[in-house]
Amino acid sequence: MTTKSKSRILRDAMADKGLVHIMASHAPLSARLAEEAGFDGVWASGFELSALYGLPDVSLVSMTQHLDMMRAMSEQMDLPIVADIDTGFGNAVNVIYAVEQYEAAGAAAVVIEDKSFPKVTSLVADGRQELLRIEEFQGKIEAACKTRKDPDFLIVARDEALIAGLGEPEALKRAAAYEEAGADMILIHSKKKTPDEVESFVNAWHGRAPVVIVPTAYPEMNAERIRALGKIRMVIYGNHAIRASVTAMQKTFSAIIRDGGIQKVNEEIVSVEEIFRLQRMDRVKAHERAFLR
Ligand code: SPV
Ligand code: MG
Repeated sequence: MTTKSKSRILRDAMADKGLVHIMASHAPLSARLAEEAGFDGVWASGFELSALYGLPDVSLVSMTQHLDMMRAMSEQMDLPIVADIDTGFGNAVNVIYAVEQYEAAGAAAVVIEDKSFPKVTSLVADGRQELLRIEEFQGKIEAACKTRKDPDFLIVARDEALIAGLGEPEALKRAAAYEEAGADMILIHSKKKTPDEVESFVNAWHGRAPVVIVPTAYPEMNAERIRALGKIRMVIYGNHAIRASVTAMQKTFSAIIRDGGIQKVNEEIVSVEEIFRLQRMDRVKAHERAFLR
């Protein structure tokens, strides 16, 4: 019996369920929590990892740092990983190396965006959003498709035309060109506060490639509304692990200062035993029993 690749598992989940829910993560621990919560996959987020280092998401974190995080995640949980490889870390030559590395490290999919390197994070107000020429980005997508070993490994082209303020006709033109270059899916990103811009794009999109969205800016776009559009097969919750962590740490840290100790927060945060469970301390105990003589 041959085992299914993670890419195949992700493709099958999209076919069976119609829509998969992918949670952002910046570490093996948050990836494991996403798995326990019931997500279909994990988004190895460049934004989250940058934030973890206290850095803005502007191509400062290296491919090696991101790849190390991704590899560590894939060692610690079983969900398919959708790897955010930003611009592919350079031109088509860099993309080839990145795809080789990410596929070997256990990613099920890579998302490559059509910005120039170094990129600027998409959701920031008045960000410098420079896009590549369409032909140049097509070359990067073609290079990615040609490089993958597993034909199921997903190459997702991220179309940033709406983020760059270039309008729907340009976004549709780019999506069609990226599909022609071989992209399996089109990620359309928007920072409008309402879903209209994305809904309009999706209704106007008549390509074969299914759509991926990241509804951070327009949170009322829930699963029911996404499904109603019919063409979206993947939703990525782009930064909810790091934002939830920051909320929890800010609340706990300020309470300790306010209370003059840990006596009150102790009841509000998970126990040390819960961390032991997540660390799989039970395996250490079992190994001690079996092998320490
Ligand atoms: C990320 O999580 O790194 C993303 C999504 O690329 S966003 O920050 O919305 O661009
Ligand atoms: Mg990113």
